[in-house]
Amino acid sequence: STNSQEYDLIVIGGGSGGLACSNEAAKYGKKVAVLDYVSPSPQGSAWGLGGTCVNVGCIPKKLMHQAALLGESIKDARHFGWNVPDNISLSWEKLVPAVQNHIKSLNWGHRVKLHNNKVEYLNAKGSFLDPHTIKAVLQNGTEKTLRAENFVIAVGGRPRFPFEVPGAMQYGISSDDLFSSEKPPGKTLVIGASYVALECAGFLTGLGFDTSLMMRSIPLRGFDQQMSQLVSDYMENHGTRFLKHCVPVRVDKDDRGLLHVTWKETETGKSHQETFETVLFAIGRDPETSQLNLERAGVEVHQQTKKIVGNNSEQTTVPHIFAIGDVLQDRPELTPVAIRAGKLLADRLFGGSDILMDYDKVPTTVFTPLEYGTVGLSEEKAIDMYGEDKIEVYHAFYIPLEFIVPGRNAEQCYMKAVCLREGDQPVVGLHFIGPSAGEVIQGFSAAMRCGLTYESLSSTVGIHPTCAEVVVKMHITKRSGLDPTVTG
Ligand code: FAD
Ligand code: NA7
Repeated sequence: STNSQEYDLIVIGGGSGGLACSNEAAKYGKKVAVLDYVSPSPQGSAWGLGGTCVNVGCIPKKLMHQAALLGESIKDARHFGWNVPDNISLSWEKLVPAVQNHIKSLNWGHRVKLHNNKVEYLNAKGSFLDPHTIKAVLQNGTEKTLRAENFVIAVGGRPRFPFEVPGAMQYGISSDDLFSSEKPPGKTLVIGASYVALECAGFLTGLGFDTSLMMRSIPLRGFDQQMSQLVSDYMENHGTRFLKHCVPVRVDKDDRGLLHVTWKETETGKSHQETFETVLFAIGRDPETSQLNLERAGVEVHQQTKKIVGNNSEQTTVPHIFAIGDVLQDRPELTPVAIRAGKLLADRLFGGSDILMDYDKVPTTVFTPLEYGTVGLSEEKAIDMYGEDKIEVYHAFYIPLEFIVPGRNAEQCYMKAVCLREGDQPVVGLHFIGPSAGEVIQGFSAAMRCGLTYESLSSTVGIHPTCAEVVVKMHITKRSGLDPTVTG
């Protein structure tokens, strides 16, 4: 049409990946527009620019985790001589605005950055009209038609609700609602065993709410199962109630606003009912591809997941349309992954680069009450790939020094290095459960990219007294059957 505008690049989705990509592209002097629009959650929550991580993901999650850890520290402090009053309690009404204020400053920061980089920002929902044209529906309902040489789809995903469970979507909430909820959650049921479920149940417990977690099978599918078990065991010992092998059947709301949840045990079929103030679903996320009119552009999605299928340069089935971040099939759903992929893509499109995103050895941390940091392969996966007789696992149970004086339970403080048995024993997977797991694993992940071997790991001098030093001192193999408990 005659009033349509032309761009070098249009990015749909202003989250971690989309913002990184549009800012980088604009640095090459390209004409770039980024569209970001937040569809309100079923409960009506919506937010500003920056996507999941900033508004309803990593940032508020980590802050609430920190609030929970502080509660623990206050209790520990008594053992270190601090005179702490007996009746300490959390004010949710103070926590939420503190978290939301930081988010608003990040929303603003992203707007300013786009402006400074001369990226055009439209608070608009995008969908394809044809392979080179999109329709942008602005907040006030006005429509615009925009054309571009290249497109990047970075629309991320949203929490899933179980449609087969009556009342779930109507009365339940998700992580999209929790961090901005004005009302304290009170007695809460978390449903699911994804990292989001465990993290939320963990900090809610730590903040002093009566919290139950319902899981139908295993905790943290996709992660190393020995580590996942330890992480959930710690939570169970730490006040989170686990309803194992159970699935929700229905959620009803009474006239006082309380939620009556009916669930059943999967093995016996036995039915249960109990009342909660909040029911939080964290049973996985669906990509936001259904509203994009991808058929009109010819972009293919994965049959089951509806995520976008991309090649190793994030190119979709249409050569000038790319996809990055959570919306991309078979890639880790993590903010730094989306950011890196977006930046490298812009460098290839406009900066003559040929550097591809490397999705291998991406480190991550689960911020449960006892944190779990990991990089590389799980033990199961390593055995799968190489065979049990080709793998050596070094491991250790240890007690963090900071746990000793307050007499904290350290039963689940554990780590292991999954190595190949050949030569210098390359480390293919590193797993750490303990305080500041993310801080510990970040450095070792750099070492792994440099080809870390068991030999170089164990010839590294430790930093005393730390938990991370145990990583370089591991010497007991699983195969030996010897006790891996670190003493003294
Ligand atoms: P998003 O950040 O989701 O951004 C997509 C944007 O596109 C959104 O703003 C969306 O509203 C918008 N959009 C969708 N459709 C359209 C459309 N048609 N038109 C215009 N705009 C549209 N990752 C970590 O690395 N560390 C963590 O600790 C961590 N914690 C998490 C905790 C929680 C509770 C959750 C839910 C996620 C967490 N993640 C974490 C994952 C991380 O948030 C995501 O991997 C990351 O945000 C993905 O970035 P993205 O750019 O792909 O999509
Ligand atoms: P995942 O990893 O897809 O996990 C979803 C979780 O929710 C998992 O524990 C599922 O149990 C559980 N689930 C799924 N459907 C249901 C229903 N209907 N009822 C009860 N429980 C259910 O979640 P995310 O999307 O949060 O994680 C995405 C990625 O991040 C993932 O690839 C990780 O590597 C990191 P199940 O195990 O299927 O029995």
